[in-house]
Amino acid sequence: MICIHSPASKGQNPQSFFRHGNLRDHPETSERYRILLGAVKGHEIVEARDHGTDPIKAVHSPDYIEFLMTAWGRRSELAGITDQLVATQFPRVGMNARPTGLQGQLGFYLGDTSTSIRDDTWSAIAGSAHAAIDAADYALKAGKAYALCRPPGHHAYAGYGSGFCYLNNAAIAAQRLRDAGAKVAVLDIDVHHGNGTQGIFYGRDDVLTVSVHAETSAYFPFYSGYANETGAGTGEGFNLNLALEHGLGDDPWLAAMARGLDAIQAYGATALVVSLGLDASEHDPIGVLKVTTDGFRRAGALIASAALPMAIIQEGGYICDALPHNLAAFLAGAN
Ligand code: Q9C
Ligand code: ZN
Repeated sequence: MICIHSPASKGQNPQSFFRHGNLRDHPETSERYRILLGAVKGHEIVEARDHGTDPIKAVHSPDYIEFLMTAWGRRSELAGITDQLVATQFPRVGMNARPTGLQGQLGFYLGDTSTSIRDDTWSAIAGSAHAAIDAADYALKAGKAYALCRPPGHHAYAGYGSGFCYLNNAAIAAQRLRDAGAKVAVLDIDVHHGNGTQGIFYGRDDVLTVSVHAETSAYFPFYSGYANETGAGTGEGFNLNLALEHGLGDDPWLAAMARGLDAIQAYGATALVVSLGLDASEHDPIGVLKVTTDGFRRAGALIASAALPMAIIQEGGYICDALPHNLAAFLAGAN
């Protein structure tokens, strides 16, 4: 399998985040890049090409992209910031203002305190998006490809980021496949609901979005991920959420995925984007499901049995001994 990565991923190394109100080491570190890259050894490994900002603008709003590109350079607006920009105030639904200052914009464009901006953040998130674009292009040429995207993307909406995600790499890949004429489905198997991807395509019938995730009534991202979110307007009927009770393992997880794949076949998709989170693992430090390494191999094989051109996009999945084995197992199953 062709595996695409960007060395700029190394520059994105957030330090800390609030977990249940306590400041903890951030799980989405640059060490993940080293571990995931090690796990694809033996595959064909290539560096992402620079595709410029047009394919990013096809998904994200121009003001949000501008904010991401320029925020760090504006840090002197906030006295004493030398390390990381973190949002601490957030607008509520119904509020109307668009602040011009950095503090207000941080909360406008970043949905939580775990999604921070440092010196090398923009180059890493752009490199991550470019890897996803390459994966879409290779999927059409070679059948399948894996993009080692760091930072991840599926919690990023068109106009704001959250949950360690800035640009929605999977949505950018899906739009790339659309622009090449494919009928596209996104299957998201990260343990967290793919809320950003859902949001981006919610009003559209030309991209089917399916997310298999841990039930969100007491788990991130809390405010979405429910079965009654089925799409809006022309997008009605083109979003499917399959939520699992916490603690479940391989068989129910794979059964939900099979249901998702049935919907994808019924839709008539001609290309597939897989949002591959590895945080459904039984060993993941922030996950709540119990998927084994063999479960990831079976997931790869099940998804590949759909026989569609497929761009596999790395999402979450955090450092534990099983992490590289789970990636290798999924790719082996999918090959
Ligand atoms: N108190 C991905 O797996 N937890 N993102 C934030 C804030 C966020 C995970 C906790 C978990 C996001 C791509
Ligand atoms: Zn996740």
